[in-house]
Amino acid sequence: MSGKIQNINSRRIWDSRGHPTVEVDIVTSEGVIGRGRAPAGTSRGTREAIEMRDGGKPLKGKDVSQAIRIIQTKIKPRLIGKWLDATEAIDHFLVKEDGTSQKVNFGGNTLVAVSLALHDAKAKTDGIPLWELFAGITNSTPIIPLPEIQIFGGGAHASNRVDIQDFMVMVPKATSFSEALEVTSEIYHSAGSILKQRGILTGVADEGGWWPCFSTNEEALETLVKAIELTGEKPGDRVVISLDIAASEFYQNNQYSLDLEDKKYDTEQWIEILKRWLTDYPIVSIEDPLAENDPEGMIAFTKRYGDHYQIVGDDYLVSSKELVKKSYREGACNSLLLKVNQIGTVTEALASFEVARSYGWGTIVSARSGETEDTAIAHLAIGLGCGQLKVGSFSRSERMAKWNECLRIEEVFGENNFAGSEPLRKTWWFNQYVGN
Ligand code: 2PG
Ligand code: MG
Repeated sequence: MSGKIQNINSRRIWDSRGHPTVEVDIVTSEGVIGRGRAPAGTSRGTREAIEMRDGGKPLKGKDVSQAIRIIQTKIKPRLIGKWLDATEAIDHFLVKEDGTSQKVNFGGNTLVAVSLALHDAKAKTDGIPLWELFAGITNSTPIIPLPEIQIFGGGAHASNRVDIQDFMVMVPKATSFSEALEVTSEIYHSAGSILKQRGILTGVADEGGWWPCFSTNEEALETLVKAIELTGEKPGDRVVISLDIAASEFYQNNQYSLDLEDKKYDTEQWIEILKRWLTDYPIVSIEDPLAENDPEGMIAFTKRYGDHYQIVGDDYLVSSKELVKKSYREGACNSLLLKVNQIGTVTEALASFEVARSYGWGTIVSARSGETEDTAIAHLAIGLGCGQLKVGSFSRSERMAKWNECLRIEEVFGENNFAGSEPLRKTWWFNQYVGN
């Protein structure tokens, strides 16, 4: 069954930080409505697709009336009457019409909302869940992903109170997604009680993790280990740690500047600090350990630690197929953080995933720090079978909506299709990064 695009409606809605964002409805000839929404990042890579925002004083320059005008006057007339079967061709067409790699003319926020709406309409028209559509397009075996959940939020998501951005846990040896969430919930709340006891509990950061008031960055790691122990788990056994360093945020003049500790390091010294953390704490995955403008550093780091750790490129790769290829050639990173709005359209994001997969790289589907109630990325992670999903912490409904959507889908799949479950422990990515 197929259908034609009959109408496109777009509107301003509000994201999890109370900023405007774009929502798009694609109405088909069969009366189906597909919906897409744009998330928004704060710690953004400089090579990402740009966001079309109004600028000026009102709403801190973040209004999206220009983006909505572009949808109504430039995109809608070009798409009306097109067959939904051609989602890939439509995305390519939009990218071509925009004509720039960073989507300067249409805006990445505009394109991502349209592209997600398009795929949603297609799945609904075909009468299948979104995850099934993504699995079909990429010829993937769907898997319920391992959640990567933030416990402390720092960096740009917490007014740089600590320099490192995400202190997260994963429970790869849980037997189900539901069990992984249960374990994480205990850790999240035990971390909160520790902060409360020490009198440093000040609320939650942008992605729902505890807002850290530590005196050093390492204190966050020590506290995380304590929080895990407090739940009766042995750190490094069932529960492991994952970090998003977001190093581009504090790399200036060829130095890594940790403001909290008032220290500056050159690349080699910074790698030594990271090496000590990797040795002293049960860390299995590290994202953007070096800055996007420090390729020599990222290559050196990957060369030394890439065989034993998941080294994830976020700002470093900006979900770009070309940058994944370049980094693979140069030996930088061994995993891709996949954010559709970083590149613009679903089709481009899928292409980056397929390139990463062809190299044997891991992929983590990721949310942005500014989110909506949209659950499309939960479907994306499941459909691609990439095994990992990162959507922030374990509070705030824009985060929980995505975890809860995975729970519903797990009910349909059964527990044997969880990324950490016994049969899947034999998969390449689990063995490579976690072991047995
Ligand atoms: C990241 C994301 C999500 P942002 O760096 O991985 O944590 O942050 O959306 O602000 O880029
Ligand atoms: Mg990141």
